[in-house]
Amino acid sequence: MNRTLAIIKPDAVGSGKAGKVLAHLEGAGFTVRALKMTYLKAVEAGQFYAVHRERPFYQDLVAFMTSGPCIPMILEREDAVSHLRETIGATDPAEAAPGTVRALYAENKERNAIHASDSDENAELETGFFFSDQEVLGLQG
Ligand code: 3AN
Repeated sequence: MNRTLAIIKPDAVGSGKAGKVLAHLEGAGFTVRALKMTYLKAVEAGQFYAVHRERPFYQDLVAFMTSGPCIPMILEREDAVSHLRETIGATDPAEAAPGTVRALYAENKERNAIHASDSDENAELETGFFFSDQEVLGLQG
């Protein structure tokens, strides 16, 4: 068993699809180990997506991620990072495999319903971005 970090993004929260996305993730075998609703400030969203700082969509992405609340969560299952990437589908919902979260619930390449860490290393970093030591303490051991 290992863990990854997912975020239900402001588009899915705002359109009332958060419950459906969560049910989809649980149906795919993930256990929710920590979860909160939060509202990113521009500086935080900018930091979270710093890797895309030079990309033309960066400012829009930060504006979108701060446009409403989002729901970060720690998910657990065997091979969590790769299974979650498979479960959510491609970045662009038009290219996402049928039945994936993005094929079902995303609007477009930017407003794409969900984020998932792309490596174990980033899962750890991104978990620390949203959850305090105290909130993950119960998950150790
Ligand atoms: P993923 O979320 O599938 O790992 P990344 O890491 O390439 O995709 O992109 C991070 C986020 O940036 C995406 N979830 C999406 O919201 C946004 N994004 C990526 N590419 C584009 C694009 N060409 N136009 C607009 N937004 C984009």
